[in-house]
Amino acid sequence: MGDVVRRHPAGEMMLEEALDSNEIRKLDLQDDPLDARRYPIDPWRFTEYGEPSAESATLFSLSNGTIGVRGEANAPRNLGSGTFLSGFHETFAIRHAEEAYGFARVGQVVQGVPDTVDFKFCVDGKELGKAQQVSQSLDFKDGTATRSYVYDIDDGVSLEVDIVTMVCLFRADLMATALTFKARGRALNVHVEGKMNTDQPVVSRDVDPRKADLIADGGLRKLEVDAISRGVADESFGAFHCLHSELTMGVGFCQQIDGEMVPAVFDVAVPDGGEKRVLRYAAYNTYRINPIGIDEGLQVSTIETQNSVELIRLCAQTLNWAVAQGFEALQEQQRAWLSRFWQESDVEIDDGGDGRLRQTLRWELFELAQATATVPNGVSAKGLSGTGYSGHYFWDTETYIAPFLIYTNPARARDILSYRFRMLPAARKRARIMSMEGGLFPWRGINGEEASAFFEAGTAQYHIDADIAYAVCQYVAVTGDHEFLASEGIDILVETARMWASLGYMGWDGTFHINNVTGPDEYTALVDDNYYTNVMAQFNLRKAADALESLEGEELNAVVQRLSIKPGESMRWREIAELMKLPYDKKLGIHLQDDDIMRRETWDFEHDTERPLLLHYHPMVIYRRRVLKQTDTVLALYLLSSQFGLDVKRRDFDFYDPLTTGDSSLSAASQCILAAEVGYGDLAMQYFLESLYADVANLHSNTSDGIHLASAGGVWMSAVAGFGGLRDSGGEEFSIDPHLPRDWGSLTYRLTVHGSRLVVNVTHGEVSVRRLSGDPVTLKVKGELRTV
Ligand code: IFM
Repeated sequence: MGDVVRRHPAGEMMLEEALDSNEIRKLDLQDDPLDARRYPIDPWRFTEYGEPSAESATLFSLSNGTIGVRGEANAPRNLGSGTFLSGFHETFAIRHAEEAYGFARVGQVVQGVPDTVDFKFCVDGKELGKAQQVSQSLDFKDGTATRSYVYDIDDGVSLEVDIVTMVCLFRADLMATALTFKARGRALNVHVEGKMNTDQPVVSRDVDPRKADLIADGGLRKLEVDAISRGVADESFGAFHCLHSELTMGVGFCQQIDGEMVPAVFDVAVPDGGEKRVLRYAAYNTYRINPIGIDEGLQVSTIETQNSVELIRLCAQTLNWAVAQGFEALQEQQRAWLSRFWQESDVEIDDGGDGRLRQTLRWELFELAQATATVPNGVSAKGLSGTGYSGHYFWDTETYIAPFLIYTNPARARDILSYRFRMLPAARKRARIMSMEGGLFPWRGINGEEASAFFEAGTAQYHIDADIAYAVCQYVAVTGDHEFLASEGIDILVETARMWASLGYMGWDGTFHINNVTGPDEYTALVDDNYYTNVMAQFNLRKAADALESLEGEELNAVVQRLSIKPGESMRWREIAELMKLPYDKKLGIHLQDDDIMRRETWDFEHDTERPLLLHYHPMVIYRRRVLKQTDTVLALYLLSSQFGLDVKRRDFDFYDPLTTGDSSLSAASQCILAAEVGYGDLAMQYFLESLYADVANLHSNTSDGIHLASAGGVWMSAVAGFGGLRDSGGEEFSIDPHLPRDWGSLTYRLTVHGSRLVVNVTHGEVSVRRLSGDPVTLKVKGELRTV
């Protein structure tokens, strides 16, 4: 871990040192950042040999977006194993030391639920202690995690235990585990204790705001349910509810040896030199009344025994189905799901390297698949792989994860956007509290209510409305799904446009201003006319008007009634968009991040080198300086690419990039994309590797809290948009203009556009686009229109 000097093409130089825990780690990413003996290179598998850590529990977690199970960790429960369910959270009253009207009131924290993959083994009446050999791995084609242990029993006698777990990508409520015991030296009788583990991951609060909030008096309570009366053993089934949020969940499992059902505590006779297999199936369900709910869009639940009985009955039903299928058949379905996933989503790189880059890229794509396969709600910043950011959903979903889904699995993208549609009643309510019209989506949270207690870098990030609207437009343009636009998308576009129209005002200078907001860069807060916010709001307003004006007849009538559209409303949005203030410095020829950026003192990059700044400096110290946590204007240059010429993109990038610390893992992707576009190939590669290795090399020192999922989406964006050159400007114009890294031989990626499946292959001499299925598609390739 030596010092790394990053030379910026614009002439700036930054010295970044390798730092201690909780700090940003700067490694020389051109070399393999992992120890290849501990983490061998394999294109379709990620394996770790040796004692696992809190980071391993994240890296080897399994999920389908509904259930998430952390991998093995030799760490306390708060950093170690744990199981989570989408949307399942506990709440608490936020107590502000100094109150004010409209502050967020309800804190929300992802709640761990009982584990069904914790086992204890005894041989000859003694509990097995530490295994002599340990490994765990994730298989990207099988969709399984395998944990292997070898225990020395006595001289020449050993027991090997392999635990293969699959969280079903093809069915939301099910996971399955196969335990294989192998005895060497003599026959062994293994006593297995496999009760559900109801110790919940205890989340710890410290000064790091990226961790979860601690709820002292909340958490799961077991409900009394008469399970035996329905013929199931009590210890294998349970219903629990959260004390404050009142959400209820049910869990059930069963296991078989040689086709016979056995209880949760059982004995296995393993012959010498032979093996014995135990199969376990586990089902999870949560209970919710009407997701858009009686309480204005909040997910709510009641704790009637009725519901817990129903939950357990549903779990039992799923288990019956799973047992009838059998483990092999479930494995087949898992493989089939992933085979389709890789056909539609794989990105292949010929980088001439040892394969680490390709392996890690697949790991990132696999994480995206796991986090979204069946997700019924929003996608949280960590997926279901840990408690970081309290399990909250942010703009990460729409800006960093949705593009991947829109181009590879449009049906899933639609489901995720539908979740925002279902949250509109809560967004409307929040807008009223904030004295605005339309709808204001929460900056962060789980149940649709604003959960950010630090409004300066929370609620003030109004740009979330435009980010969601952008994803709606991108989805509709890439898929041609007019039905979604007319039934749900239009509601999002209209309510967000109304929010912008009421948030800003027409100034004496004849331009429309939006004051006192925070853009994506969280090291600059509460500014006037943030460029990103204004230009994205402008896009939002225009697109809402376009969408409304594109509707006709019955569809239009329905929307006018449903949303009480006023005469001339869309004209007003167009007028505001036209007059939107977009700060620009004529002398420097650059867009200004906000009205005041030039008045702020520059950060002393030479002396104040501790990173991330948020752990070392009071927010006020940071806010008054010219320093960026993550891309802001530069992100707009990518999202709305067709609005900007190459020269201004380069000038903006040269100005902002040296000021950007990259303390947020969301930053590197857009830095990569813009660097590649403006011709800084080596720098683009550095940013690509920073995104790629963010988790596996623990670059932000908090992988233990969960995967940086937006960064995983950013890896896909960097490959496909950065080096692969794909742009759509939110659906304005489709083009491919690649910037293949000097050392790479080729890059191949897959896209689904208007239902047609395409494969794009880029080499230094050529860009080929092949159509695998569907109707012809017209795209601009290297500036020329091509019909594929
Ligand atoms: O949404 C992001 C934000 O942009 C930077 N801080 C972390 C959040 C969650 O990933």
